[in-house]
Amino acid sequence: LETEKTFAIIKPDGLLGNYTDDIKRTIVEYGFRILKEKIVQLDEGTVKSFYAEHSSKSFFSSLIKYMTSGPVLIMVLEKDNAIADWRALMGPTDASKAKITHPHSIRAKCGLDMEKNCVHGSDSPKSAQREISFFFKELSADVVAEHDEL
Ligand code: YYY
Ligand code: MG
Repeated sequence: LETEKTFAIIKPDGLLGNYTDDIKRTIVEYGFRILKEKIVQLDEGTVKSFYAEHSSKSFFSSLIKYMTSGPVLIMVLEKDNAIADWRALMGPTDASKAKITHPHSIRAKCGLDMEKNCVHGSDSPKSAQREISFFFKELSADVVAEHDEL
């Protein structure tokens, strides 16, 4: 596959902290195409369903509260190796550790800690497909077709 799609979120602290323009500039500099973008206020049900894999974790209710605390920017990004490359550009989950180990990552620059880490990225082709069609239903057929070629 020459190109791959991934799903990204600029979380509430990213949007509130005015990091959006910087992050989008970085995304484009690194060769991603922003195929779709939309600012949305997520409700509790949507976040619970989106993060269902974490529903049994101790941080789940706090994560729901954080992700519904303000609007987010959701995006579909495209480039070759988009999934891994976006994860690398974001940096590790714990933004406070990222500041030491990955100082140039987006989470290091814009995030705060393990929870308030500014951005989301799909972690596999399967989750990218699920997350893109979760928020952008019109892209789901396209995404399925791409992965059918694998
Ligand atoms: O994919 P990524 O966002 O890097 O981490 P996940 O392990 O999938 O966790 C999703 C989300 O949950 C994370 O971005 C912040 C939050 N979280 C948390 O608040 N506390 C933890 N110990 C682990 C994750
Ligand atoms: Mg994850």
